[in-house]
Amino acid sequence: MKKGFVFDLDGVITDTAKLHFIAWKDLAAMLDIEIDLTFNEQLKGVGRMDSLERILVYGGKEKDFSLAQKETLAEEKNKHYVELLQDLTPQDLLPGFKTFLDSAKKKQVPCAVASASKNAPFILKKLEIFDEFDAIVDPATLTKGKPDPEIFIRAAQAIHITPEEAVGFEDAQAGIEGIKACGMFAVGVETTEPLYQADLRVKRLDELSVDSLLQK
Ligand code: B16
Ligand code: MG
Repeated sequence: MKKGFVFDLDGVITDTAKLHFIAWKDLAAMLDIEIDLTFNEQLKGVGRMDSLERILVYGGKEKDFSLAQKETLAEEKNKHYVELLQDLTPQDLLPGFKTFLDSAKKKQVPCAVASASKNAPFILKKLEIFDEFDAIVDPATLTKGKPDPEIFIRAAQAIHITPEEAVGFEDAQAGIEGIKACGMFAVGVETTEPLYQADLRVKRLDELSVDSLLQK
């Protein structure tokens, strides 16, 4: 029996990957690195500094900057990204998510957010669903990023259940691996790439019934 739900944000609740892409593409261009949407897939679920590192490695420039310079670059990207987030509205919720969340809330299932994004609270407020969650893990307090299970373990703790009692929802392979590594049931929200190891795969969350997931 499952008792609670743990949601990733980007790719599960809303599609911010396209906004991350605009901001990273502009920053990369400034450094004479060209990234495309295929490369962007590798940044899904990956934290801000690690994303920058991957871009620099891709462009063969990882040795060209000090840590302080990399932090400035990441801050610059984030400033642009946050500007792009200003236009988010509840219309930007992914199809089927709100129907599923409403059904979970009606049944009083505790819900947590396990996102690598430090902007998650702001995004959830723009989407007008911030108050629907019982907990949002602060990624700044984590020692490791996905695929480490730390964020999912912390999310389960925050809603007072064990990882084995939780269902985790993810769109990124690294996230599915983190969910499975702590014994959670994994729902993969698939777009283009197949998600390996997921216990269930869906295109949108309203394909699922809350009751049948709680029986898993
Ligand atoms: P920020 P998720 C992740 O969100 C994004 O998929 C990833 O592209 C981004 O770099 C990361 O958040 C950090 O975001 O720069 O806003 O702190 O999929 O874990 O919800
Ligand atoms: Mg994601």
